[in-house]
Amino acid sequence: MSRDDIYGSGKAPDGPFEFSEAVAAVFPDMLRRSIPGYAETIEAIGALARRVVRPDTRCYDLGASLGAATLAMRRAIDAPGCRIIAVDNSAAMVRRCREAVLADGSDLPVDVLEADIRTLPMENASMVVMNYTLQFLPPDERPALIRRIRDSLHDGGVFVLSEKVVDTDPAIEAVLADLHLEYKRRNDYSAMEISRKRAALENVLVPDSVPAHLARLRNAGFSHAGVWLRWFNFVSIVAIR
Ligand code: GEK
Repeated sequence: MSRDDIYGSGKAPDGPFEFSEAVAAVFPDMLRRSIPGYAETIEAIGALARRVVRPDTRCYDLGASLGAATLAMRRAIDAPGCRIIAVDNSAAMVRRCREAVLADGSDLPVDVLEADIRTLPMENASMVVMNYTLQFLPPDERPALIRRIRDSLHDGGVFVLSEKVVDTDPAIEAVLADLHLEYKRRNDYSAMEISRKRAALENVLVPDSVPAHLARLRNAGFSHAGVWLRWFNFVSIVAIR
């Protein structure tokens, strides 16, 4: 696994964070050292896929990056006739995701599409995953996408939404932000790397609160929605149509 030293070296351009070739090249290390609970979320997505995916349906991985959630679903699904559609709009991510899918031994069909998830047609779904991707979309475009995801699912179909969140209580938010900073320091990011990355993500990653996510899911017509995993300000929500 190549080490993420993007903000410790001269590799990152000044300016907003982008899903560039340089980021794609170190992405697994970046996620592992930055997102508490990332590996556990991927593992749980596999377990959930085994349980909920029905024969002859589709699964979508929206903002698939290198396909970690796609491969977890692919290895777990027993139901026949299924297909996974992995979508990302970063050419660098899509190229590497296709390589990862090819290198993986399992034979469930996977389409890796370079496309914008805001305009992607979706249908006949029994599971949709958005693992840390909604946070990168303009806030005013989020409700329409959540509604289209709900409409694409069968009754009983499941949507997994993982996000960085902001706490509604500023004092708790300060504690959680501090604990996350310490988590990154423990994972060997320097104070300079942490602060450069934080500046680059300003207005690029725009977090919502957990109550805002749950209200949006209910407004979109999901019958049930709840947090199934939380570590500091990183949550994974499961919603059922
Ligand atoms: C994982 N889910 O490993 N259309 C398509 N893709 C997009 C869009 C868009 N409009 N906006 C952003 N992306 C993965 C991790 S990363 C999370 C997801 C992170 C893509 C973007 O190119 C990137 O690959 C991904 O969403 C977000 O489970 O970097 O914190």
